[in-house]
Amino acid sequence: MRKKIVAGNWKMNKTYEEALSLVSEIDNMVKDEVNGDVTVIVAPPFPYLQGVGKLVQGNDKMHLAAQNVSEYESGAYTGDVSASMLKSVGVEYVIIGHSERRLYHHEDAQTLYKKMKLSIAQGLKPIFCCGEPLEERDADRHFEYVGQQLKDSVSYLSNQEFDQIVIAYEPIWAIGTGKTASSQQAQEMHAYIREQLSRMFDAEAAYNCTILYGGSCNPGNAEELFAQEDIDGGLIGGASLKSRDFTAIIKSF
Ligand code: 3PY
Repeated sequence: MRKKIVAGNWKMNKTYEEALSLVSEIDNMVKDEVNGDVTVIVAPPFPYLQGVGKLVQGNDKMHLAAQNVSEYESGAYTGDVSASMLKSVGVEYVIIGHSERRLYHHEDAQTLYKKMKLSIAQGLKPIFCCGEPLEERDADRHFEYVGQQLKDSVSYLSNQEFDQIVIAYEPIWAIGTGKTASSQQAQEMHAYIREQLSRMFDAEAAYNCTILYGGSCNPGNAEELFAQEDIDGGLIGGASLKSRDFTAIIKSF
């Protein structure tokens, strides 16, 4: 059975106090209003992970993610945070390959592969992001572009490693722009991703892989997006910073 997931990517937002009050509100709403078959994930900034994690500890519907991880295991890498460190403070998922990290931190495909491999070895579940820029979509090369991203990073995983990952399709032109892919555009790409995965791994594993949609997903469009056959939830940016909006998205299933 494919897991349904709604994950909030808080990016570099909120003070510590604001983060704690946001997660308390989400935690209460999820406890009271959300049925048990949706996995809810919050991805706060690094310094807030432990505090936020403590607050959601008693709620088995809520899980903790980091927004990034080092490609190195340990040692002299000033400023880096390793997969084992994340694991030791209760993190379960880690976002890898978000377009903002690819763009501003020049993370390449091999780096992303290393991050996934190390994370899985530590028992973390990577949420691997892919998605095309506007010029690729306009030139009708979006399938090819996303297929190549999967080939360059995901295809190197073993079958057992692949079982641990979640994919998030986030068209770059829809991130932080208020533009969303139509449910048909998103479904087409999700089906394509699943088909590519079934060529790299086995068909059943590809069928069971959770593929999230990200990119200006909000309470107004989540229901239609989540109703699509190959869309198993969302990776939510701006709307995850407001407890009501985030909870409304979770309830859109
Ligand atoms: C967005 O929806 O803005 C995101 O980038 C989610 O990761």
